[in-house]
Amino acid sequence: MTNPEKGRLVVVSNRVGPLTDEGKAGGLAVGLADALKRRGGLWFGWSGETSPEGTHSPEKTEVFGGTALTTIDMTAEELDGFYHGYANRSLWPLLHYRLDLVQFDRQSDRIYRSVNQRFAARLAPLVNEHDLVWVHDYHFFYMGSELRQSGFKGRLGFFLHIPFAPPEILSALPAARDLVRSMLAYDLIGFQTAQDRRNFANFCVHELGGEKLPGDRIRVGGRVVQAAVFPIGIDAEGFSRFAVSPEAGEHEEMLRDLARGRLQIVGVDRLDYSKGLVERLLGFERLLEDYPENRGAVNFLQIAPLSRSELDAYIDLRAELEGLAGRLNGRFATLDWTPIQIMTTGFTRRALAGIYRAARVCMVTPLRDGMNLVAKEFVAAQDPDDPGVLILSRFAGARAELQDALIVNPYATDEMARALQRALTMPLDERQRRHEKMRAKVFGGTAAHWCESFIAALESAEIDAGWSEDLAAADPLAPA
Ligand code: GDG
Repeated sequence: MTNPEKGRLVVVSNRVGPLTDEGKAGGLAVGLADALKRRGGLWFGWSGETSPEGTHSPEKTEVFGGTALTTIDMTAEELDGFYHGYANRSLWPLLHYRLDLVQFDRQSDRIYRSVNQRFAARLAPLVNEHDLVWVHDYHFFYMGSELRQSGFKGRLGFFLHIPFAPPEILSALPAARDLVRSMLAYDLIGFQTAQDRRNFANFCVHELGGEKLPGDRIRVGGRVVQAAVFPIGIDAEGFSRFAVSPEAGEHEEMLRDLARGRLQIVGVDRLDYSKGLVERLLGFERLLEDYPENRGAVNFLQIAPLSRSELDAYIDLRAELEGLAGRLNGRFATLDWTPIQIMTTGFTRRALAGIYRAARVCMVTPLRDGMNLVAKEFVAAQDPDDPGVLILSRFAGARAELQDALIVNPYATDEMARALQRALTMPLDERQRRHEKMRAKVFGGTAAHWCESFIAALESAEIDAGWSEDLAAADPLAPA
C-alpha cells in the first residue's frame, strides 16, 4: 500500500531488484523491495548491460504496483573504469584493508566520478524534494554531492555495505579526502558496525579538521551530518521456512547420504580474497594434522560461486585455492574418502538452506567483511533441536551480534584447527545454548528491521543547510 502523505522512497544501487520472486533474491533485495512496496517509490541503477550510448541510453522502466524499477546502461569503457577499475580494483581492496592488492589509476578515478555524475544527472529529473533518497554502497560515494549539485534539496541517505577502513589505510587513496568530503552531502551515513563508523569519524576529525558532536553527529567545516550504525540482517522467517522446504530437504538428505555418517563442515562464500578461503583451508589441513581422529570422519564442502572472474586477483585466488585443495586431498585422501570438495557453481536459496541444515559446522572466516549474511543464514536454517556450530571470524561485522559463535582469528592456523575440533566435538546442550542466543539475534535484527530503522532515521535526521558545493570543491586542509 503506498502512502501519498509521505515522500516516496528512492533507492539507488549498482544492481537493482528483483522486486518479485523471493526464491532468487537475497534478504537485502527482499527487505528493500518490501520497503519500496510499502511506501511506493523508485529503484534506480544499472541495467546490467553495456551499449554505445552508455549512461546516455534511454531509461528502461518496469512498474510493479506503486514501485518503478528504472535502469540505464553503461558503455564498455564506463563499466571498465567505474566498476572493474575504481570500485573493484581500488575501493574494494582498500576498504577491506588490503593495500597489497590495491591498484590506483587516474583514468578509472576520472571515470568513476563521471559515472556517479551521470547517474545523478539521470536521477535528478525523476525525484523531488519530498522524496527520501537512499544510496547504496561503494559504487556511489560521489552520488550525493552530484545530486546536490544538480539542485536536489531533499533528504539524502547513504549506506555502506562493506567495511570503512581506518584513516591510516584510507588515506593511501589519492582521492581519499575528496571522497570523504563528498560523503558529507548525505544527511545520514549508515555503517555496518561501530568500528566502521569510528573509522569514518576519525577520518573526518584527523584528516578533514572536523569534530565529533553528541548524538551520532559530526561537523566538518560548516556542515553537520549524522553517521550511525545499522547492522544489516536477513529475512530470518523466510529463510528458516526455506530450510524446511522440499527442495531444502532433498539437498539435506543428499548431503547426509553422501557423507555416510561423517560430520559435514561447510563454507559458502563468493570466491573473493576478503573471505579468507585460503586461510580456512589451511585451518582444515591443520585439523587433520593435529587431530588425526578426524581423518576419514569429516567432509569439508566449500561452495564458492565465481565472482569478478575477469580481475587478476580473483584468477590468482582461484588457482591458489584449487592448488591447495588438490594438495590437501592428495595428502589425506583414501580410496573411500576425499576430505575436501570445492564447488564454483551456485545453488538456489532453498537448496542452500538445506545444505546449511545438513552441516554440523559452518566456517565463516573472512579476513574482513562488512557484515556477512551467510553467518546469519546458517543460524536461521538450523534445526533448534539439533543445531550446527558457527565458527566466525573476529573480522566479520556479524561478530558484533553473534558473540555465541566460536570466534576465531582466521590468520591463526592453530586457533582455527582448535575451533574446528571444538565445534566437531561440542555436546548437544552447548550447541543448543549457543544456537538459541544467536537465533534470537538473527530473528531480532532482520533485513526489514534494518530497512525500517534506516528510513526512520533518515526521516527524522536533522537537516543541516550547511552543505555547499565548496565543500565538495575546495579542500582548505589539502597539502600543497
Ligand atoms: C556484501 C558485503 C554484507 C552465496 N553462494 C550462493 C548464494 N550466496 C549468497 C549468500 C548470501 C550472499 O550470497 C553473500 O552475502 P555476504 O553478506 O556473505 O557477502 P557479500 O556478497 O560480500 O556482500 C557483506 C553484504 O554485502 C550485505 O550488506 O553482509 O559484508 O561484503 O546471501 O547466501 N546464493 C545462492 N546460491 C549460492 O550458491 N542463491
